[in-house]
Amino acid sequence: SFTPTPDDRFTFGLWTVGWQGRDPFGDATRPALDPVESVTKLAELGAHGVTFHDDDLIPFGSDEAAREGHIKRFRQALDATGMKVPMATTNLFTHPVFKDGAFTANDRDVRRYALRKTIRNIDLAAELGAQTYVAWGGREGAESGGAKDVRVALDRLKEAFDLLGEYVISQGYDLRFAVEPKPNEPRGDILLPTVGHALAFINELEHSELVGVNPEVGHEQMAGLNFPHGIAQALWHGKLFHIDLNGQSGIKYDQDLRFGAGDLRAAFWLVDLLETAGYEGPRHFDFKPPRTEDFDGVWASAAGCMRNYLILKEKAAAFRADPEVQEALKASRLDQLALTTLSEGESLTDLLADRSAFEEFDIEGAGKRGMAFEHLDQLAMDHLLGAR
Ligand code: GLT
Ligand code: MN
Ligand code: MN
Ligand code: MN
Repeated sequence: SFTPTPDDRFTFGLWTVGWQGRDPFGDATRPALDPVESVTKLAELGAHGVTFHDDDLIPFGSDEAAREGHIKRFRQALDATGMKVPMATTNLFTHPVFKDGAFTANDRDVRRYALRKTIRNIDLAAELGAQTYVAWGGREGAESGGAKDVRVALDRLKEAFDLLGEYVISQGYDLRFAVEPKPNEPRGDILLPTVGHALAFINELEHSELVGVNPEVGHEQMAGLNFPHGIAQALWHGKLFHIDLNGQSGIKYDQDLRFGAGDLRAAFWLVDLLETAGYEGPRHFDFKPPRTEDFDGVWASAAGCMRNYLILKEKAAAFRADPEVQEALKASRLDQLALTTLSEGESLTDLLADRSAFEEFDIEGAGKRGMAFEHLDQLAMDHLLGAR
């Protein structure tokens, strides 16, 4: 059935259902949502847990006593519902102090403050049992060429992740970092704009084993990229530590639609991949219920994210189990792709001596072979559309 349970490991950011609908052109259309109500309502809908930015839970500027109070109420809601907190993150983008970024702000005092703000919330994340700490560098970027020396900014970004890694190790926390790429918005251009940029950056870190990626569907699609391909590469590197599921219609502003809206075919291949590749992390929704909606619409939107995932999971499984699909995959030679290009024990010298590989290879014949991908794709389409 398409009714979610905690075993499905669906999680939601407090900032998603809690989004008040403020955009660059209009004011809030919904009142603030109490995190306790979000936890309770999402638990009723069948979610496994919630995630948060420090400031989603503890309003920016709260004193120590108020902070403790907010954390206590939140914990009580978690205990009462059985909801988990598998991930947390830092708000390093709302307050004007972060207008030029946080870990890569030109101002050194801002960078030091950003590290302290992050470390404070890492302590809370660890206390609440989170195993992933997301870092979205929304304002690590620039609008103009001279404003940021990108190579030096990357030095500062590496310095920040090296220090955060050192901190987590020194505290003995069971916590890994997940870098979230995004090409632009709110900055004109953001550092680490895609999954590929992030993976390359991670390789340069002191504690690179502690750092992976948190790709978001819409963010890669804003760059015109194939999201399932990016996820497949992140998995291939062993770096898919977390994922932000939502919907996006092409290259435009960050739409954060509910999962399944936007590019439905990409969503189908994504679920197929996650469910067959052994990804065990949470299925985390980072969406924004449109500002047209009242709270009934907010909960309908959240429920829709989970329902669409479960529908696609069933469709993808039926696609893989269909004997005609199995045949079509063979006809498209997916089984051949799985064979190593040299046989076991065969050397490069053997390849160079193999006349059938070059001198006697029937190039013309091979060039005439059809790949049969259209039939295979139509079978997927039939499954997706419910025609099979
Ligand atoms: C913000 C951003 C998201 C990130 C969040 C983590 S906050 O809403 O647009 O994509 O995942 O900081
Ligand atoms: Mn987004
Ligand atoms: Mn967002
Ligand atoms: Mn996100």
